[in-house]
Amino acid sequence: MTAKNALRALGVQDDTLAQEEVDFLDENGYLVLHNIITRSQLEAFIARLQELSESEGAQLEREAVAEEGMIKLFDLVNKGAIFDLCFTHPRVLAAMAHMLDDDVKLHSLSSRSATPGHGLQGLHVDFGTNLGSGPWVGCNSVWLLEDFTEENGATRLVPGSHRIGKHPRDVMADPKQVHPHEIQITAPAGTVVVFTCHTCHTWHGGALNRSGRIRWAMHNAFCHRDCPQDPVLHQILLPEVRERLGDAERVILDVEAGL
Ligand SMILES: O=C(O)CCC(=O)C(=O)O
Repeated sequence: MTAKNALRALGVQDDTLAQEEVDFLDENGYLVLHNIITRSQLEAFIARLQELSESEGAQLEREAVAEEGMIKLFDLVNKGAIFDLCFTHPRVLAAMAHMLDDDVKLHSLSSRSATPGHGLQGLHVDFGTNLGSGPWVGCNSVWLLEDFTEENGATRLVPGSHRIGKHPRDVMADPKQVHPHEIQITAPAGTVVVFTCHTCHTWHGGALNRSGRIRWAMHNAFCHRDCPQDPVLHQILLPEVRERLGDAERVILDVEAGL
C-alpha cells in the first residue's frame, strides 16, 4: 500500500483541511487545529504520561541537550493504544501530507512536559538540514494536553519564519530572548499545532512555565519516507503493537518491512 492510499484509508480526503487552512499554513508556517483530542482522551493521555514518568524517569540521555525540569518520554507508539490517535487523526495527517506531498511516515512520538519554573528554550528549527535548498525533511506538531496560556509557557513561534531559510541562531544574538515578531500559541487543551517546513521549519520553542502545574504536551513529528525515523520503528515496535494495527497504520509507521 502506498502512503497516499494509507492516508485515504485513514480518512484523509482532498477537503479534510479547508482551503483557508491550507493557505494559512503555507503563508504563516503553522496551523492551529482545535478539538483534535476529546476530554476523555486528554485525561487518559495525562494519566498514562504521569505513569510513564514515574516508571521511566526523564530519560535525559536520549536528548542531545538535557533540559532541567522537563519530563521527557519517548517511543510512545509502544506505550499504549491511546497513542494511536497521534498517527491516525485525519486532520493532522492531512496537514502533514500537504507539507510532505503525501510522502509521509511517522518520525517520532514523544512528550516534553515543563514542570513549574522550567521550559524556556531558544527559538530553533527541528529539521535544520537543507535550509533554503530543500528537499524538506519533516514536520512537527505540538499536542496540547493542558490549556496553553502565557503563564504556563505556551509554545512561542515566529509566523512566516519558515520562508527565511536560516536558523534563528544565525540572526539572533540569543535565541532565548523574545523575537520581535514572535507570538505565543495560547489555545485550549485538545488543540494540535502543526509547524510547516517550506524553506525551513518554522522557528519555535518552549516558553517558561510560570504556573504551579505541569504543562503536559506531546510532540508528534512526521518525515519523508526516505528519511530516518527516531527511533527506527521497525526495529523497536513491540510485536503486540504491530499485530494490533491495520495495514494503513503500519504504512504510516513504516513497519511493513518487519512483517
Ligand atoms: O514544548 C514546547 O512548547 C516546544 C518544544 C519544542 O519546540 C521542542 O522540544 O523542539
